[in-house]
Amino acid sequence: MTSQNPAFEHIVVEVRPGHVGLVRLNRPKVLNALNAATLAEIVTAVRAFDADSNVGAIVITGSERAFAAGADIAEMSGKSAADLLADVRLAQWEALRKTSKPLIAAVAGFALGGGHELVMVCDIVIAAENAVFGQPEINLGIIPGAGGTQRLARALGKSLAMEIVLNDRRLSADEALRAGLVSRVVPTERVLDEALSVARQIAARAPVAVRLAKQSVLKAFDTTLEVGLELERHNFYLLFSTEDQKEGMRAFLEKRPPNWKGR
Ligand code: DAK
Repeated sequence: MTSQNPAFEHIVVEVRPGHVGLVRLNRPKVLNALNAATLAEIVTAVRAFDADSNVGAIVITGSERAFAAGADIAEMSGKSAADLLADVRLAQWEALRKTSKPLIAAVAGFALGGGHELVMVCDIVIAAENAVFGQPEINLGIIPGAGGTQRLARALGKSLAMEIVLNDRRLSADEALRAGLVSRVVPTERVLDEALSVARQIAARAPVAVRLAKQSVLKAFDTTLEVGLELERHNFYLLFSTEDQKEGMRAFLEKRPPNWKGR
C-alpha cells in the first residue's frame, strides 16, 4: 500500500510495500537544492520513519536529473559566520547521522556538495548510470561543511579525496563504484526499484540484529579497531538475549523460514 503525506512541501514521503519508508526530494526547479526548509523536512520524515515500527528501512532519492545539487546557494550566499554558527543545520545533519534504521540512497544525476554529503550519511548507496558525485564548494570559495572532507578521506583515501575537495573532481557512477563510494550501479530508470528492493530485503530481516549490525559497522569509521571490536562483541552477546536469535537458530535447525518478532 502507498500512502502520501501532504504535510511536506519540498519532499514526497510514502510508505512502500515491504515496510520501506521512502523520502523523495522534490524541488525540481533548483535540482533539489537543500534549503533549510527541505533539510528540515527530510530530517522530520527520517526521524518519523526511524520511530515507526512498521518501517524497517528508509530510502532517500531525488529525480532522474538530480539527487541534490547541494545546499541552496541563493539562501546561503548572504549568511555570516555567526549565522552559520547559530544555524540548526549542524544538529540536523547529526540527527540524520544518528538514524538507527538503515538509510539507503538511490542516486541519479547530480549529487553535489551537501547533496553528496547527504549520500555519504546513508549506509548503502545505489547509483544510476548517470550519477555524478562531487564537492564543488571550492568554486564558491568555501569547503564542504557537512562531513565531506572527513567522510571522503575515510571512504576513498587521501589522494582522491584531495582531488575532489580541492579541485572539484567529479566521479562518474562507475568511478564511484570502483572507489567504494557506492555498492552497485544500475540503469538509470531502475535505480529506485533496485534501492527499494534492497530496502525490502533488509526490512524483512531480524530488526534488532539489523540495528546493531548498522551500529557496529558505523563504529569502524570513528574509532580504533580495538574499541570497534569491543562494541561488535558487546552487540554480538546482546543479540543472544533476543527472542529472534532463538527463533533464527531454531528455524534453521527445523528447516523453515524464521518468524521475526523484533525483540
Ligand atoms: N543552489 C541553488 N540553486 C541551484 C543549485 C544550488 N546548489 N544548483 C542548481 N541550481 C539551480 C540553478 O541556479 C538553475 O536555476 P535557474 O537558472 O533555472 O533559475 C537550476 O537549478 C538548474 O541549474 P543549471 O541551469 O545550472 O543546470 P545545469 O545542468 O547547467 O548544471 C549543475 C547543473 C548541478 C552542474 C549546476 O547547477 C551547479 O553547478 N550547481 C551548483 C552546485 C554546487 O556548487 N553545489 C555545492 C553548493 S554548496 C552546512 C553544511 C553543508 C553545506 C552548507 C552548510 N552547514 C552544516 C552549515 C553545503 C554546501 C553546499 O552544498
